[in-house]
Amino acid sequence: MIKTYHISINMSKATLTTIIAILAAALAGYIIWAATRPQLLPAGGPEQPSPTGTATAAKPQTYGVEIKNFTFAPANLRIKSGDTVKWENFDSVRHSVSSTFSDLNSELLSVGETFKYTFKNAGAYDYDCGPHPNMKGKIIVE
Ligand SMILES: [Cu+2]
Repeated sequence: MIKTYHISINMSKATLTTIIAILAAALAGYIIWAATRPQLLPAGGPEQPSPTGTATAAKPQTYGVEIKNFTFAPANLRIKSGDTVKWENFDSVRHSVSSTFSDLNSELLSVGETFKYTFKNAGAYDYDCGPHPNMKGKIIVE
């Protein structure tokens, strides 16, 4: 035997109209919020302003840093944004380039192995060697 349940909704027309009005207002509010909320900044932060004036931008350079006798040589290097630094290990001991900057980190480099990094943004980049934190270096990017 099949029983039929009747659910009766006793709602006046006025109550129904009020509920519809509230839902419409909430939807409109959401649409306005979605359209006007601040956009997320692109990753990597704002671009550096391009230099003004008549001088043409220097061609990107590649600089070498030798890892030798448990030191980075030169330990301090001043470059321009867009330049690349290439580290090469001359020691029989394995060294690395290690920093708090996400991709300025190399694998352990055996003798003769190199690591390259292109510095896109100006700043001071301190780094050291993973296994030998007393080995320190700095790249200053203008
Ligand atoms: Cu080392």
